[in-house]
Amino acid sequence: MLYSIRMRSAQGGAHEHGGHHISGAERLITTQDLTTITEKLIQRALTHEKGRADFIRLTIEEVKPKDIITIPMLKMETYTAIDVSDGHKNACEFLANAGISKIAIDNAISSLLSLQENMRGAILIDATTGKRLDNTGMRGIRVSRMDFKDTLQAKKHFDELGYTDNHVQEALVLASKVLSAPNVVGELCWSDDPNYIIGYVSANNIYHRITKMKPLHSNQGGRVFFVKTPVDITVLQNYLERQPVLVDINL
Ligand code: WAQ
Ligand code: MG
Ligand code: MG
Ligand code: MG
Repeated sequence: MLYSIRMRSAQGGAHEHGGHHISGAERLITTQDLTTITEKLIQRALTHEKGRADFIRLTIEEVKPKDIITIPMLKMETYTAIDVSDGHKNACEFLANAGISKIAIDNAISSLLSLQENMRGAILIDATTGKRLDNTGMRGIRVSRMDFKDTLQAKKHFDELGYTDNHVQEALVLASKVLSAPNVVGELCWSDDPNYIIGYVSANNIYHRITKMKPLHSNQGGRVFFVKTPVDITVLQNYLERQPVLVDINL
């Protein structure tokens, strides 16, 4: 049996009461792992580089095996950027190569650069018109219920490659699920964690890791998902938030 475990944490009270988002996490794990992972996620919220959370919400729910789908992991390619502007320039090219319009790309970048507060979820943008499609405001759409199919195998795989940091592994799982959604054709992301300047674009089945997407010590970060219309936003949102997905690194 698997459990969906989700954590979100904030400082200054709960998100819905004006608290600042500190960090979140979502996993799909076995009963045996439940207590150790829960402890890790609480530690993450209490010792995060953005500050100590004073609100932590944990949700643990059983997931029915018959509801779970398995998908392949995106292939990773790294672009070593000279500086942030070179990183952004290449991010734009990777997105344009997936048929995303210039206005959509420009709107995505400027939306992330104009955020005054950290969102805990992502913005959906129409890949053609560049208009925002979701109505979740400063909350955003939080992708959940996903994990590696075999956590130990994935950890070993990434350790061998030297990618020991949580950020890259969690981002690959998320990006693989997001791009697997029928109407999603691309994603743009960089972290809100002040010391983490690596970001990515996923498009055309590739996770383009880009080594400089923001200045060091900046706490501005976020995610944009590019969506081909026409789309039923309720169906898409339901897939992103609720469909249990396991990512198989061997596929
Ligand atoms: N669903 C939707 N949006 C999310 C989610 C989620 N599950 N998790 C995070 N976000 C959004 C939210 O707006 C956060 O503020 C923002 O993304 C950044 O989240 O080395 O770690 O978890 O290859 O800080 C990318 C590069 C790391 C990794 C990204 O983002 C690599 C990262 P963070
Ligand atoms: Mg994260
Ligand atoms: Mg897709
Ligand atoms: Mg973060």
